[in-house]
Amino acid sequence: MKPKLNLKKQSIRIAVAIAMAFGLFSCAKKEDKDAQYYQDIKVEGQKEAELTAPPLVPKPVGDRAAMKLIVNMEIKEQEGEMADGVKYTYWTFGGSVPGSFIRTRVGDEVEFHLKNHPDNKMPHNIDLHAVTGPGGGATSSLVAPGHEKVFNFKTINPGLYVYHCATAPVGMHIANGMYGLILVEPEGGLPPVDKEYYVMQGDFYTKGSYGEQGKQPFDMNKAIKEQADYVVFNGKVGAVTGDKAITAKVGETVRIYMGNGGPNLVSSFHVIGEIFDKVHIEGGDVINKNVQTTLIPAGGSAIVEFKVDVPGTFILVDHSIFRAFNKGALGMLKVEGDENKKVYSGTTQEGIYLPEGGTIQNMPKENGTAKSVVAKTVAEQIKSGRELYGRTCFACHQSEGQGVPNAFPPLAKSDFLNANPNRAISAVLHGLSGEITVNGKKFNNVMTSQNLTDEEVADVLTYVYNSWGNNKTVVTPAKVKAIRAKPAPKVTAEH
Ligand code: HEC
Ligand SMILES: [Cu+2]
Repeated sequence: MKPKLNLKKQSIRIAVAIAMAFGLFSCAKKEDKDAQYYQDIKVEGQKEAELTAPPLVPKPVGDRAAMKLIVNMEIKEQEGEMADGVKYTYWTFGGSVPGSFIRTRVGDEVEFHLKNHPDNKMPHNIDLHAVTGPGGGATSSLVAPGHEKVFNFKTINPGLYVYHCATAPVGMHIANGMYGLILVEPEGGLPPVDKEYYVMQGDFYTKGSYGEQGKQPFDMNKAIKEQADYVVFNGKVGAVTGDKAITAKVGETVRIYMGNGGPNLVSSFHVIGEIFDKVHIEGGDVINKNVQTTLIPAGGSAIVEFKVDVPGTFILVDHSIFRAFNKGALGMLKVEGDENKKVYSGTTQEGIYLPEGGTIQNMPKENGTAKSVVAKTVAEQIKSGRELYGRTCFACHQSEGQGVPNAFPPLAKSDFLNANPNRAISAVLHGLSGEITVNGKKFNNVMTSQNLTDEEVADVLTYVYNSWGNNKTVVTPAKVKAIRAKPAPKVTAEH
Protein backbone atom coordinates (compact mmCIF):
# COMPACT_ATOMS: atom_id res chain seq x y z
CA MET A 1 0.00 0.00 0.00
CA LYS A 2 2.54 2.51 1.17
CA PRO A 3 4.92 2.59 -1.81
CA LYS A 4 1.95 2.93 -4.14
CA LEU A 5 0.74 6.07 -2.32
CA ASN A 6 4.17 7.60 -2.51
CA LEU A 7 4.30 6.85 -6.18
CA LYS A 8 0.99 8.60 -6.65
CA LYS A 9 2.25 11.67 -4.77
CA GLN A 10 5.37 11.68 -6.84
CA SER A 11 3.48 11.58 -10.11
CA ILE A 12 1.30 14.50 -8.98
CA ARG A 13 4.43 16.46 -8.17
CA ILE A 14 5.84 15.75 -11.59
CA ALA A 15 2.57 16.80 -13.23
CA VAL A 16 2.59 20.07 -11.29
CA ALA A 17 6.18 20.73 -12.24
CA ILE A 18 5.44 20.14 -15.91
CA ALA A 19 2.34 22.33 -15.78
CA MET A 20 4.35 25.12 -14.19
CA ALA A 21 7.11 24.74 -16.73
CA PHE A 22 4.53 25.25 -19.45
CA GLY A 23 3.18 28.30 -17.74
CA LEU A 24 -0.26 26.81 -17.15
CA PHE A 25 -0.45 28.35 -13.69
CA SER A 26 0.78 31.78 -14.58
CA CYS A 27 -2.48 33.39 -15.59
CA ALA A 28 -6.29 33.25 -15.65
CA LYS A 29 -6.98 31.79 -12.20
CA LYS A 30 -8.39 34.53 -9.93
CA GLU A 31 -6.12 33.80 -6.96
CA ASP A 32 -3.12 34.26 -9.18
CA LYS A 33 -3.99 37.75 -10.38
CA ASP A 34 -1.38 40.13 -9.11
CA ALA A 35 -0.23 43.71 -9.41
CA GLN A 36 1.37 42.87 -12.78
CA TYR A 37 -1.95 41.58 -14.10
CA TYR A 38 -3.77 44.75 -12.99
CA GLN A 39 -1.07 46.99 -14.45
CA ASP A 40 -1.85 45.51 -17.86
CA ILE A 41 -5.63 45.94 -17.66
CA LYS A 42 -6.89 48.30 -20.37
CA VAL A 43 -9.21 51.06 -19.20
CA GLU A 44 -12.54 51.72 -20.94
CA GLY A 45 -14.04 55.22 -20.81
CA GLN A 46 -13.63 57.98 -18.28
CA LYS A 47 -15.68 59.87 -15.70
CA GLU A 48 -15.36 62.21 -12.73
CA ALA A 49 -15.20 60.31 -9.46
CA GLU A 50 -18.06 60.74 -7.01
CA LEU A 51 -16.66 62.02 -3.70
CA THR A 52 -18.57 61.91 -0.42
CA ALA A 53 -18.21 63.39 3.06
CA PRO A 54 -18.40 60.99 6.04
CA PRO A 55 -20.35 58.96 7.07
CA LEU A 56 -21.43 58.42 3.45
CA VAL A 57 -19.61 56.50 0.74
CA PRO A 58 -19.96 56.70 -3.06
CA LYS A 59 -21.91 54.07 -5.00
CA PRO A 60 -20.28 50.62 -5.31
CA VAL A 61 -18.28 49.96 -8.50
CA GLY A 62 -20.20 46.75 -9.18
CA ASP A 63 -18.96 44.82 -12.21
CA ARG A 64 -17.89 47.76 -14.33
CA ALA A 65 -14.66 47.55 -16.32
CA ALA A 66 -11.55 49.44 -15.24
CA MET A 67 -11.77 53.06 -16.37
CA LYS A 68 -10.12 56.43 -16.17
CA LEU A 69 -11.34 58.30 -13.08
CA ILE A 70 -10.87 62.03 -12.59
CA VAL A 71 -10.61 63.00 -8.91
CA ASN A 72 -11.11 66.69 -8.12
CA MET A 73 -9.98 67.25 -4.55
CA GLU A 74 -9.99 70.71 -3.02
CA ILE A 75 -8.05 71.49 0.15
CA LYS A 76 -9.79 73.88 2.54
CA GLU A 77 -8.51 75.30 5.82
CA GLN A 78 -11.61 76.09 7.81
CA GLU A 79 -12.87 76.66 11.32
CA GLY A 80 -15.08 74.00 12.85
CA GLU A 81 -16.30 72.76 16.21
CA MET A 82 -14.33 70.06 18.04
CA ALA A 83 -16.99 69.90 20.76
CA ASP A 84 -19.75 72.18 22.01
CA GLY A 85 -18.19 75.62 22.41
CA VAL A 86 -14.72 74.44 21.34
CA LYS A 87 -13.51 75.92 18.04
CA TYR A 88 -10.66 74.50 16.00
CA THR A 89 -9.10 75.34 12.63
CA TYR A 90 -9.18 72.15 10.61
CA TRP A 91 -7.18 71.55 7.45
CA THR A 92 -9.30 69.36 5.22
CA PHE A 93 -9.38 67.37 2.01
CA GLY A 94 -12.70 68.37 0.49
CA GLY A 95 -14.11 70.28 3.46
CA SER A 96 -14.63 67.40 5.90
CA VAL A 97 -12.64 65.43 8.48
CA PRO A 98 -11.93 62.77 7.43
CA GLY A 99 -11.60 63.95 3.83
CA SER A 100 -13.79 62.94 0.91
CA PHE A 101 -14.14 59.18 0.37
CA ILE A 102 -12.71 58.05 -2.98
CA ARG A 103 -14.02 54.80 -4.51
CA THR A 104 -12.20 53.06 -7.34
CA ARG A 105 -11.75 49.56 -8.69
CA VAL A 106 -8.52 47.75 -9.26
CA GLY A 107 -7.02 48.57 -12.64
CA ASP A 108 -8.53 52.08 -12.74
CA GLU A 109 -6.35 54.90 -13.97
CA VAL A 110 -6.77 57.86 -11.63
CA GLU A 111 -6.07 61.41 -12.77
CA PHE A 112 -5.75 63.28 -9.49
CA HIS A 113 -6.33 67.04 -9.39
CA LEU A 114 -5.20 68.52 -6.05
CA LYS A 115 -6.38 72.11 -5.62
CA ASN A 116 -5.27 74.36 -2.77
CA HIS A 117 -7.97 76.98 -2.14
CA PRO A 118 -6.65 80.57 -2.56
CA ASP A 119 -7.84 81.54 0.96
CA ASN A 120 -5.61 78.87 2.52
CA LYS A 121 -2.36 79.81 4.26
CA MET A 122 -0.26 76.65 3.84
CA PRO A 123 1.15 74.52 1.07
CA HIS A 124 -0.11 70.90 1.14
CA ASN A 125 0.26 67.65 -0.78
CA ILE A 126 -1.21 64.16 -0.72
CA ASP A 127 0.23 60.73 0.01
CA LEU A 128 -2.23 58.01 -0.97
CA HIS A 129 -1.36 54.59 0.43
CA ALA A 130 -3.11 53.11 -2.61
CA VAL A 131 -0.40 54.55 -4.86
CA THR A 132 2.73 52.67 -5.89
CA GLY A 133 5.31 55.40 -6.38
CA PRO A 134 7.53 57.86 -4.48
CA GLY A 135 5.74 59.42 -1.52
CA GLY A 136 2.48 57.81 -2.63
CA GLY A 137 2.01 60.87 -4.81
CA ALA A 138 3.36 63.39 -2.29
CA THR A 139 6.49 64.15 -4.31
CA SER A 140 4.37 65.18 -7.31
CA SER A 141 1.60 67.03 -5.56
CA LEU A 142 3.02 69.78 -3.33
CA VAL A 143 0.70 72.66 -4.06
CA ALA A 144 0.67 76.30 -2.86
CA PRO A 145 -2.53 78.21 -2.04
CA GLY A 146 -4.33 79.22 -5.23
CA HIS A 147 -2.63 76.48 -7.28
CA GLU A 148 -3.46 73.05 -8.66
CA LYS A 149 -1.29 69.96 -9.22
CA VAL A 150 -2.18 66.97 -11.35
CA PHE A 151 -0.68 63.48 -11.31
CA ASN A 152 -1.78 60.05 -12.49
CA PHE A 153 -1.63 56.60 -10.99
CA LYS A 154 -3.04 53.15 -11.62
CA THR A 155 -4.60 51.16 -8.78
CA ILE A 156 -2.86 47.80 -8.87
CA ASN A 157 -3.67 46.44 -5.38
CA PRO A 158 -7.26 46.08 -4.13
CA GLY A 159 -7.92 47.19 -0.55
CA LEU A 160 -8.98 50.05 1.71
CA TYR A 161 -6.25 52.67 1.97
CA VAL A 162 -5.57 55.81 3.99
CA TYR A 163 -4.51 59.01 2.30
CA HIS A 164 -3.03 61.99 4.14
CA CYS A 165 -1.09 65.18 3.74
CA ALA A 166 2.67 64.69 3.92
CA THR A 167 3.88 68.28 4.00
CA ALA A 168 6.32 69.22 6.77
CA PRO A 169 5.67 69.23 9.63
CA VAL A 170 3.80 66.08 8.57
CA GLY A 171 2.48 65.32 12.05
CA MET A 172 0.89 68.74 12.30
CA HIS A 173 -0.88 68.48 8.94
CA ILE A 174 -2.31 65.10 9.90
CA ALA A 175 -3.20 66.28 13.42
CA ASN A 176 -5.23 69.09 11.87
CA GLY A 177 -7.43 66.58 10.06
CA MET A 178 -5.68 65.97 6.73
CA TYR A 179 -6.55 62.31 6.14
CA GLY A 180 -9.21 60.19 4.50
CA LEU A 181 -9.85 56.85 2.80
CA ILE A 182 -9.57 55.56 -0.76
CA LEU A 183 -11.18 52.22 -1.53
CA VAL A 184 -9.87 50.06 -4.34
CA GLU A 185 -12.53 47.41 -4.96
CA PRO A 186 -11.61 44.01 -6.40
CA GLU A 187 -12.77 42.97 -9.87
CA GLY A 188 -16.53 42.52 -9.78
CA GLY A 189 -16.76 44.68 -6.65
CA LEU A 190 -17.18 43.79 -2.98
CA PRO A 191 -20.25 41.64 -2.22
CA PRO A 192 -23.34 43.87 -1.90
CA VAL A 193 -24.59 44.79 1.60
CA ASP A 194 -27.59 46.82 2.84
CA LYS A 195 -25.77 49.74 4.47
CA GLU A 196 -22.28 51.13 4.00
CA TYR A 197 -20.69 53.82 6.17
CA TYR A 198 -17.43 55.75 6.42
CA VAL A 199 -15.97 56.32 9.89
CA MET A 200 -12.44 57.41 10.70
CA GLN A 201 -10.73 57.92 14.02
CA GLY A 202 -8.27 60.71 14.76
CA ASP A 203 -6.49 62.17 17.79
CA PHE A 204 -6.31 65.94 18.41
CA TYR A 205 -4.04 68.11 20.54
CA THR A 206 -5.24 71.47 21.82
CA LYS A 207 -3.75 74.19 24.03
CA GLY A 208 -6.66 73.82 26.47
CA SER A 209 -7.63 70.46 27.92
CA TYR A 210 -10.76 68.52 26.91
CA GLY A 211 -13.80 70.74 26.79
CA GLU A 212 -12.02 74.04 27.43
CA GLN A 213 -14.16 76.59 25.66
CA GLY A 214 -13.29 78.99 22.88
CA LYS A 215 -10.82 78.85 20.02
CA GLN A 216 -8.21 76.16 20.66
CA PRO A 217 -4.90 76.23 18.75
CA PHE A 218 -2.93 73.06 17.93
CA ASP A 219 -0.42 72.09 20.65
CA MET A 220 2.79 70.70 19.17
CA ASN A 221 4.27 69.67 22.54
CA LYS A 222 1.27 67.56 23.49
CA ALA A 223 1.32 66.02 20.00
CA ILE A 224 4.96 65.03 20.37
CA LYS A 225 4.25 63.55 23.80
CA GLU A 226 1.21 61.78 22.31
CA GLN A 227 -1.05 63.25 25.00
CA ALA A 228 -4.29 63.59 23.08
CA ASP A 229 -7.00 65.88 24.42
CA TYR A 230 -9.52 64.53 21.94
CA VAL A 231 -9.84 61.14 20.29
CA VAL A 232 -12.82 61.27 17.98
CA PHE A 233 -14.68 59.63 15.13
CA ASN A 234 -15.23 61.78 12.06
CA GLY A 235 -13.43 64.86 13.27
CA LYS A 236 -15.34 66.01 16.32
CA VAL A 237 -17.01 64.90 19.53
CA GLY A 238 -20.52 63.68 18.72
CA ALA A 239 -20.10 63.54 14.92
CA VAL A 240 -21.75 60.09 14.90
CA THR A 241 -24.11 60.30 17.90
CA GLY A 242 -27.71 61.36 18.54
CA ASP A 243 -29.46 62.47 15.36
CA LYS A 244 -26.16 62.07 13.48
CA ALA A 245 -25.94 58.37 14.40
CA ILE A 246 -25.60 55.88 11.57
CA THR A 247 -28.68 53.69 11.16
CA ALA A 248 -29.87 50.27 10.02
CA LYS A 249 -32.92 48.05 10.23
CA VAL A 250 -33.07 44.66 11.94
CA GLY A 251 -31.98 41.99 9.45
CA GLU A 252 -29.73 44.29 7.42
CA THR A 253 -26.03 43.81 6.85
CA VAL A 254 -23.85 46.79 7.72
CA ARG A 255 -20.37 47.43 6.36
CA ILE A 256 -18.19 50.09 7.94
CA TYR A 257 -15.12 51.36 6.15
CA MET A 258 -13.11 52.17 9.24
CA GLY A 259 -9.92 54.19 9.07
CA ASN A 260 -7.48 55.62 11.55
CA GLY A 261 -5.75 58.85 10.62
CA GLY A 262 -3.79 59.02 13.87
CA PRO A 263 -1.43 60.90 13.89
CA ASN A 264 -0.37 58.92 16.98
CA LEU A 265 -2.86 56.49 18.44
CA VAL A 266 -3.79 52.96 17.43
CA SER A 267 -7.50 52.16 17.63
CA SER A 268 -9.08 49.13 19.27
CA PHE A 269 -12.30 49.38 17.32
CA HIS A 270 -15.34 47.74 18.89
CA VAL A 271 -19.12 48.02 18.58
CA ILE A 272 -20.77 47.44 21.95
CA GLY A 273 -23.37 44.69 21.63
CA GLU A 274 -22.29 43.48 18.19
CA ILE A 275 -19.81 40.95 16.86
CA PHE A 276 -18.17 41.58 13.50
CA ASP A 277 -19.20 38.66 11.28
CA LYS A 278 -16.31 39.55 8.96
CA VAL A 279 -13.28 41.80 9.19
CA HIS A 280 -10.99 42.54 6.26
CA ILE A 281 -7.95 42.77 8.49
CA GLU A 282 -6.01 45.99 7.96
CA GLY A 283 -8.18 46.67 4.90
CA GLY A 284 -6.55 43.86 2.92
CA ASP A 285 -7.70 40.52 1.45
CA VAL A 286 -7.56 38.37 4.57
CA ILE A 287 -10.99 37.98 6.15
CA ASN A 288 -11.25 37.12 9.81
CA LYS A 289 -14.61 35.98 11.17
CA ASN A 290 -16.43 36.48 14.48
CA VAL A 291 -14.30 39.32 15.81
CA GLN A 292 -15.09 41.42 18.91
CA THR A 293 -12.45 44.15 18.61
CA THR A 294 -10.20 44.85 15.66
CA LEU A 295 -6.94 46.74 15.81
CA ILE A 296 -6.59 49.62 13.38
CA PRO A 297 -3.09 51.04 13.06
CA ALA A 298 -2.47 54.76 12.72
CA GLY A 299 -2.40 55.21 8.96
CA GLY A 300 -4.36 51.98 8.50
CA SER A 301 -7.87 50.67 8.09
CA ALA A 302 -10.26 47.75 8.38
CA ILE A 303 -13.51 46.82 6.69
CA VAL A 304 -15.96 45.40 9.22
CA GLU A 305 -19.27 43.73 8.39
CA PHE A 306 -22.08 42.47 10.54
CA LYS A 307 -25.76 41.64 10.33
CA VAL A 308 -27.90 43.47 12.88
CA ASP A 309 -30.24 41.01 14.57
CA VAL A 310 -31.90 43.06 17.31
CA PRO A 311 -33.03 46.68 17.67
CA GLY A 312 -31.31 49.19 19.93
CA THR A 313 -28.47 51.68 20.06
CA PHE A 314 -25.08 50.10 19.49
CA ILE A 315 -22.11 52.17 20.59
CA LEU A 316 -18.98 52.43 18.45
CA VAL A 317 -15.90 52.89 20.61
CA ASP A 318 -12.16 52.79 20.71
CA HIS A 319 -11.98 50.15 23.45
CA SER A 320 -9.03 51.99 24.99
CA ILE A 321 -12.05 53.02 26.93
CA PHE A 322 -11.15 56.33 28.55
CA ARG A 323 -10.85 57.65 25.02
CA ALA A 324 -14.48 56.68 24.45
CA PHE A 325 -16.01 58.14 27.58
CA ASN A 326 -13.60 61.00 28.26
CA LYS A 327 -12.10 62.05 24.94
CA GLY A 328 -14.90 61.59 22.44
CA ALA A 329 -14.16 58.28 20.66
CA LEU A 330 -17.79 57.26 20.75
CA GLY A 331 -20.34 56.86 17.98
CA MET A 332 -23.77 55.29 17.63
CA LEU A 333 -25.48 52.87 15.31
CA LYS A 334 -29.25 53.00 15.81
CA VAL A 335 -31.08 49.88 14.75
CA GLU A 336 -34.85 49.82 14.37
CA GLY A 337 -37.09 46.82 13.98
CA ASP A 338 -38.73 43.99 15.87
CA GLU A 339 -37.28 42.48 19.01
CA ASN A 340 -35.76 39.06 18.70
CA LYS A 341 -36.10 37.50 22.14
CA LYS A 342 -34.25 34.40 21.03
CA VAL A 343 -31.11 36.44 20.40
CA TYR A 344 -31.56 38.86 23.30
CA SER A 345 -34.20 38.68 26.00
CA GLY A 346 -33.73 41.90 27.93
CA THR A 347 -33.88 41.54 31.73
CA THR A 348 -36.09 38.56 32.51
CA GLN A 349 -35.78 38.56 36.27
CA GLU A 350 -34.99 41.15 38.86
CA GLY A 351 -33.70 39.69 42.10
CA ILE A 352 -32.17 40.44 45.46
CA TYR A 353 -29.09 38.34 45.99
CA LEU A 354 -28.73 37.01 49.51
CA PRO A 355 -25.67 34.81 49.88
CA GLU A 356 -26.90 33.44 53.22
CA GLY A 357 -30.13 32.34 51.63
CA GLY A 358 -28.21 30.69 48.85
CA THR A 359 -30.83 31.61 46.25
CA ILE A 360 -31.79 34.53 44.07
CA GLN A 361 -35.20 35.68 45.23
CA ASN A 362 -37.68 37.39 43.00
CA MET A 363 -38.51 40.93 43.94
CA PRO A 364 -42.07 40.84 45.27
CA LYS A 365 -44.25 41.98 42.42
CA GLU A 366 -47.57 42.77 44.19
CA ASN A 367 -48.17 45.95 46.12
CA GLY A 368 -47.46 45.89 49.80
CA THR A 369 -46.01 42.42 49.97
CA ALA A 370 -42.40 43.53 50.15
CA LYS A 371 -42.05 41.94 53.57
CA SER A 372 -38.39 41.05 53.28
CA VAL A 373 -37.40 44.66 52.58
CA VAL A 374 -37.59 46.76 55.72
CA ALA A 375 -38.38 50.39 54.89
CA LYS A 376 -35.46 52.71 55.62
CA THR A 377 -35.57 56.17 57.09
CA VAL A 378 -34.50 59.02 54.81
CA ALA A 379 -31.24 59.31 56.77
CA GLU A 380 -30.54 55.62 56.18
CA GLN A 381 -31.37 55.99 52.50
CA ILE A 382 -28.94 58.90 52.21
CA LYS A 383 -26.21 56.93 53.97
CA SER A 384 -26.41 53.91 51.69
CA GLY A 385 -27.01 56.21 48.70
CA ARG A 386 -23.72 57.99 49.39
CA GLU A 387 -21.84 54.69 49.28
CA LEU A 388 -23.57 53.67 46.07
CA TYR A 389 -22.81 57.02 44.50
CA GLY A 390 -19.12 56.50 45.25
CA ARG A 391 -19.21 53.11 43.58
CA THR A 392 -21.35 53.81 40.51
CA CYS A 393 -21.96 57.48 39.62
CA PHE A 394 -18.81 59.16 40.92
CA ALA A 395 -16.62 58.15 37.97
CA CYS A 396 -18.65 60.29 35.58
CA HIS A 397 -20.58 62.84 37.64
CA GLN A 398 -17.61 63.52 40.01
CA SER A 399 -17.33 63.70 43.79
CA GLU A 400 -19.38 66.87 44.35
CA GLY A 401 -21.79 66.17 41.51
CA GLN A 402 -20.05 68.87 39.49
CA GLY A 403 -19.75 66.72 36.34
CA VAL A 404 -17.20 67.20 33.56
CA PRO A 405 -17.75 70.02 31.05
CA ASN A 406 -18.95 68.78 27.65
CA ALA A 407 -19.00 65.18 28.80
CA PHE A 408 -20.97 64.49 31.97
CA PRO A 409 -23.68 66.86 33.16
CA PRO A 410 -23.66 68.16 36.73
CA LEU A 411 -25.99 66.64 39.31
CA ALA A 412 -25.27 69.52 41.71
CA LYS A 413 -28.06 72.17 41.49
CA SER A 414 -29.17 70.47 38.26
CA ASP A 415 -32.35 72.01 36.85
CA PHE A 416 -32.81 68.89 34.72
CA LEU A 417 -32.71 66.69 37.82
CA ASN A 418 -34.87 68.91 40.05
CA ALA A 419 -37.58 69.46 37.45
CA ASN A 420 -38.61 65.82 37.12
CA PRO A 421 -37.73 62.93 39.48
CA ASN A 422 -39.42 60.38 37.19
CA ARG A 423 -37.08 61.35 34.40
CA ALA A 424 -34.06 60.98 36.72
CA ILE A 425 -35.27 57.54 37.84
CA SER A 426 -35.71 56.55 34.23
CA ALA A 427 -32.18 57.75 33.36
CA VAL A 428 -30.67 55.52 36.04
CA LEU A 429 -32.89 52.55 35.15
CA HIS A 430 -32.76 52.69 31.38
CA GLY A 431 -29.81 54.97 30.63
CA LEU A 432 -29.96 58.26 28.76
CA SER A 433 -28.60 59.50 25.46
CA GLY A 434 -29.18 62.27 22.96
CA GLU A 435 -29.02 65.99 23.48
CA ILE A 436 -30.13 67.37 26.84
CA THR A 437 -29.68 70.81 28.42
CA VAL A 438 -28.57 71.02 32.03
CA ASN A 439 -28.23 74.44 33.63
CA GLY A 440 -28.08 76.07 30.21
CA LYS A 441 -25.31 73.80 28.87
CA LYS A 442 -25.92 71.22 26.17
CA PHE A 443 -24.78 67.63 26.58
CA ASN A 444 -24.95 64.96 23.94
CA ASN A 445 -23.44 61.82 25.32
CA VAL A 446 -24.42 58.39 26.58
CA MET A 447 -25.24 57.30 30.09
CA THR A 448 -25.57 53.54 30.21
CA SER A 449 -28.32 51.95 32.32
CA GLN A 450 -26.97 51.34 35.81
CA ASN A 451 -28.32 47.87 36.58
CA LEU A 452 -29.33 48.64 40.18
CA THR A 453 -32.26 47.30 42.24
CA ASP A 454 -35.27 49.50 42.95
CA GLU A 455 -34.01 50.11 46.47
CA GLU A 456 -30.54 51.07 45.28
CA VAL A 457 -31.92 53.48 42.69
CA ALA A 458 -34.15 55.02 45.37
CA ASP A 459 -31.24 55.40 47.78
CA VAL A 460 -28.72 56.85 45.34
CA LEU A 461 -31.20 59.37 43.94
CA THR A 462 -32.38 60.33 47.42
CA TYR A 463 -28.74 60.98 48.29
CA VAL A 464 -28.27 63.07 45.12
CA TYR A 465 -31.49 65.05 45.71
CA ASN A 466 -30.43 65.75 49.29
CA SER A 467 -26.92 66.96 48.40
CA TRP A 468 -25.24 69.92 46.66
CA GLY A 469 -28.15 72.35 46.72
CA ASN A 470 -30.76 70.05 45.15
CA ASN A 471 -34.44 70.12 46.11
CA LYS A 472 -34.52 67.34 48.77
CA THR A 473 -36.88 65.00 46.92
CA VAL A 474 -37.18 61.58 48.58
CA VAL A 475 -37.33 58.73 46.08
CA THR A 476 -38.97 55.54 47.34
CA PRO A 477 -38.40 52.01 46.02
CA ALA A 478 -42.13 51.85 45.21
CA LYS A 479 -41.79 54.87 42.95
CA VAL A 480 -38.82 53.29 41.17
CA LYS A 481 -40.73 50.07 40.77
CA ALA A 482 -43.62 51.93 39.14
CA ILE A 483 -41.28 53.60 36.64
CA ARG A 484 -39.52 50.31 35.94
CA ALA A 485 -42.87 48.72 35.07
CA LYS A 486 -43.42 51.27 32.29
CA PRO A 487 -41.68 50.72 28.94
CA ALA A 488 -38.30 52.40 28.56
CA PRO A 489 -38.58 55.79 26.84
CA LYS A 490 -37.06 56.25 23.40
CA VAL A 491 -33.31 56.94 23.42
CA THR A 492 -33.64 60.70 23.22
CA ALA A 493 -34.75 62.37 26.45
CA GLU A 494 -37.35 65.15 26.39
CA HIS A 495 -36.47 68.39 28.02
C1 HEC B 1 -20.40 56.26 32.45
C2 HEC B 1 -20.70 57.57 32.90
C3 HEC B 1 -21.94 57.75 33.79
C4 HEC B 1 -22.27 57.09 34.94
C5 HEC B 1 -21.51 55.96 35.61
C6 HEC B 1 -23.48 57.69 35.42
N1 HEC B 1 -23.90 58.67 34.55
FE1 HEC B 1 -25.54 59.87 34.77
N2 HEC B 1 -25.15 60.71 32.98
C7 HEC B 1 -24.07 60.44 32.19
C8 HEC B 1 -24.19 61.18 30.98
C9 HEC B 1 -23.20 61.16 29.83
C10 HEC B 1 -25.40 61.89 31.05
C11 HEC B 1 -25.97 62.79 29.96
C12 HEC B 1 -26.62 61.96 28.90
C13 HEC B 1 -27.01 62.79 27.68
O1 HEC B 1 -26.50 63.89 27.49
O2 HEC B 1 -27.78 62.32 26.91
C14 HEC B 1 -25.97 61.59 32.34
C15 HEC B 1 -27.14 62.15 32.82
C16 HEC B 1 -27.64 61.95 34.09
C17 HEC B 1 -28.81 62.64 34.64
C18 HEC B 1 -29.64 63.70 33.96
C19 HEC B 1 -28.89 64.98 33.74
C20 HEC B 1 -28.56 65.78 35.01
O3 HEC B 1 -27.40 66.22 35.13
O4 HEC B 1 -29.42 65.97 35.86
C21 HEC B 1 -28.97 62.14 35.90
C22 HEC B 1 -30.04 62.53 36.88
C23 HEC B 1 -27.94 61.15 36.12
N3 HEC B 1 -27.15 61.07 35.00
C24 HEC B 1 -27.79 60.44 37.29
C25 HEC B 1 -26.83 59.43 37.47
C26 HEC B 1 -26.74 58.63 38.65
C27 HEC B 1 -27.63 58.78 39.89
C28 HEC B 1 -25.74 57.74 38.45
C29 HEC B 1 -25.27 56.62 39.34
C30 HEC B 1 -26.28 55.67 39.76
C31 HEC B 1 -25.19 58.01 37.13
N4 HEC B 1 -25.88 59.04 36.59
C32 HEC B 1 -24.13 57.31 36.58
C33 HEC B 1 -23.02 59.60 32.48
C34 HEC B 1 -22.98 58.73 33.56
CU1 LIG C 1 -1.24 69.65 4.52
